[in-house]
Amino acid sequence: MMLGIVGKSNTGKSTFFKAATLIDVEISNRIFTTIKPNVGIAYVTAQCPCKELDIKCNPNNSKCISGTRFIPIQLTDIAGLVPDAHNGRGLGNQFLSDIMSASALINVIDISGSTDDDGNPVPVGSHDPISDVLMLEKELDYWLLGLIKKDWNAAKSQHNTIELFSKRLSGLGISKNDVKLAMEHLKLSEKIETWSEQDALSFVTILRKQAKPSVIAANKIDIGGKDNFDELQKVFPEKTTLPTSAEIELALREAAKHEIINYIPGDSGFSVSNENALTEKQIAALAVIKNFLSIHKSTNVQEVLNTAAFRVLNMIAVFPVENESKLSNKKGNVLPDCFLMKKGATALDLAYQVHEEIGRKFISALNARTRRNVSADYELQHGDIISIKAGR
Ligand SMILES: Nc1nc2c(ncn2[C@@H]2O[C@H](COP(=O)(O)OP(=O)(O)OP(=O)(O)O)[C@@H](O)[C@H]2O)c(=O)[nH]1
Ligand SMILES: [Mg+2]
Repeated sequence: MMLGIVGKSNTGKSTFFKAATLIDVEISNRIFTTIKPNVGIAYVTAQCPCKELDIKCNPNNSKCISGTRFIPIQLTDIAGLVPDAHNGRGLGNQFLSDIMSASALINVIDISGSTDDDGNPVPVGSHDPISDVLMLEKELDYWLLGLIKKDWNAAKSQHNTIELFSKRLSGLGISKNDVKLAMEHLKLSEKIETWSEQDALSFVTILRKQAKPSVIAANKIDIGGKDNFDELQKVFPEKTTLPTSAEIELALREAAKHEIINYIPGDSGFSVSNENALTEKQIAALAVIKNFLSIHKSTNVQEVLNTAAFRVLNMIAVFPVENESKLSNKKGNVLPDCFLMKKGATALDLAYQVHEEIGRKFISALNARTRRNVSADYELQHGDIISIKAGR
C-alpha cells in the first residue's frame, strides 16, 4: 500500500515525509524544493495484542514499541503543484503521473495561511487555505479530463467509451466496473457526443474520489490557523481533516532518534532521557514542543497516516500465527507478523496473503482469541489473531 503526499508547493510535504520516514530530504521555505518524488517506508500503528494478552512478542515484518505495532507502508512525497499545473504551469504535470501508484492521498495544506496561491511565503493569515483544497482537486480532475480527452475522437466513432476509458485509466487503479458505475450514476451513455463538458468533468470527479481518496493534513497549525481549521470543517464536513504540525513531529522524532527524549509517534507527550545532558537550545526547543502538545495534544502526523490506512482505505490489521497456543510461528516467534488487509477480507484471503500455497491448500482457520474454528469465508476483524491450517 502506498500513500502519496500531495498539495500546493511549500506547505510542508517533505517535512511530513521526513518526520514519518526519518529519511533526510531537502526542506526549504520556497516553492518547488522537491522536484523528483521521495519514496520511503513509513508506519501505521495498531494495538499489538501482546499488551492485552500480557505476552512478549517478537515481530518479524513490523515492530512493536510498548504495545504499539508499527506496520510498514510505502510513502511518497510528490513535487508541489501550483494552479494550472495540468496545463504545464510550475513543474508541469509530471507529478500528476507520480500520483498514479498511490492508493490514497494526503493533501498537505498550509492552514496558517502563510503561503500564497503559488506557495510563496506571505505573512501568517494572509492567504485563505480553503482555496488550496479545491485547487488540488481541480488540478487532478482536469488532468484526468485531459487523459480521457485523448480517446474522445475514437469514442465518437466507435461508441466503445467504457472500453476505451477503462483502458486509459487502468494504471490509476480504475476498473471497467468503476467507469461503468460512474457513467450509470450520471446517466451517461456510450454515445460520447451526447456528453457536455460538465458531464465529462463530473465523470472524472467521481472516478478521482474513488480511485484517490484523501485525507487533509491542515499543516503548520503551530503558527496559526485555528479559525481556518474550524472554517475548513464547516465548508467540507464530508472531508476527513486533521490539524497537523509536521515540523514539531520531525523535531520529536529526531530528538527520540538521538535518545534525547522518549517519544512514541502518536503520543501526546514525551519524557526527557537525561535532563542534565540538555543544552540551553534543546531546553528551549523542548519547551516549545511541550507547549504545543499541551494545547493540541498531538502533532497528528501519525494519526493522518493511520486515518489514511484505516478510515480512508478501510484497512484492518490482522495477526496470522502458526501455533495457536503459543501464538507463534514455527520458530517460536510470538505474534511474528501483522498484515494490512482490506475490510471485508476473509480467512481464505489471509491464507493467500501469507503464502499462495497456503491459500491453495487451505483446510481450516482458527480464531486464536476465541479458540473457535472459523470458515474460509469468515470476515476478518481488526486485531484478529488467526491460525491457518493448510494441507501438505
Ligand atoms: N511552522 C511550521 N512550519 C513548517 C511545518 N512544516 C513545514 N514547515 C516549513 O515550511 C517550509 C516548507 O517545507 P517543505 O517540507 O520543504 O515543503 P514542501 O511542501 O515539501 O515544499 P515543495 O517541495 O517546495 O513543494 C519549510 O520552511 C518548513 O520548515 C509545520 O508544521 N509548521
Ligand atoms: Mg518538498
